[in-house]
Amino acid sequence: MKTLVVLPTYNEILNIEPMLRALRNVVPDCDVLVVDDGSPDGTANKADNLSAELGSIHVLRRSEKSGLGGAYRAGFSWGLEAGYDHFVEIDCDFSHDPKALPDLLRAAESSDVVIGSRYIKGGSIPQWALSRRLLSRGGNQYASLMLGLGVKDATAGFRVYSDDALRGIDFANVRADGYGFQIEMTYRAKQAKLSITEVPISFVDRELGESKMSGHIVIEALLLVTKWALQRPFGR
Ligand SMILES: Nc1nc2c(ncn2[C@@H]2O[C@H](COP(=O)(O)OP(=O)(O)O)[C@@H](O)[C@H]2O)c(=O)[nH]1
Ligand SMILES: [Mg+2]
Repeated sequence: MKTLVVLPTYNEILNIEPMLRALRNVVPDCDVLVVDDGSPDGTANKADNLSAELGSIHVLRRSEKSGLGGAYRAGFSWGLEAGYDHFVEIDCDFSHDPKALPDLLRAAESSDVVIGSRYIKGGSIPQWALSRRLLSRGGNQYASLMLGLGVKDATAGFRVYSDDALRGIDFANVRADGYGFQIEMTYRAKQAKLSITEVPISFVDRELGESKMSGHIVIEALLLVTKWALQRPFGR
């Protein structure tokens, strides 16, 4: 496998170095593409400086903050062009434990799409209060039911895609950002009849830096799921 870890960043100056070092230790054979949206805190420069020491780290600089979905679309295009055959999605805040990545990559040997899932046996979100858990779980059940996803954690952002999966999904035409982006990718994977495997992960809150996601992406996701469900061809 020739694997590219796509790491979207916006103001992750406190996390970028530990994250790149962790990835280098855990998956030394994987290349990394940092997709930075012009972070004013210098995240991209820090990543560039580390690339000399750590090797195989590329930095894609975009001029302004334009959402997680856009960052992944740009990263996937770059990686396909460069000839990678597997693509990892992971947040740069240690909510996704890089140590779980080998498990996901192993599953990717026999599945087009692998999702690090909080809502299958063995998965967990130890720090979340019941209210937040119910909101996330409920949103996932709604999306799964409305779109026939057959997936327990469609909003999860710790994933592996094969190159063929990305082409089958036609990712460049995915419109949504935030959680909606993950759901839309899953829905398109399902429609393209790709195999999807969920692997249990533990999702923890970030310790350093601040969340970049705002409340409106939850609403965006709910509206999009409802819209897609209404447009969905019967039985698909
Ligand atoms: N390039 C880029 N990265 C982003 C953007 N928004 C969030 N991120 C990154 O996406 C990952 C997840 O974002 P985060 O703020 O932790 O979202 P949360 O976990 O849902 O609160 C982190 O690595 C962020 O730095 C964006 O607009 N552009
Ligand atoms: Mg986060």
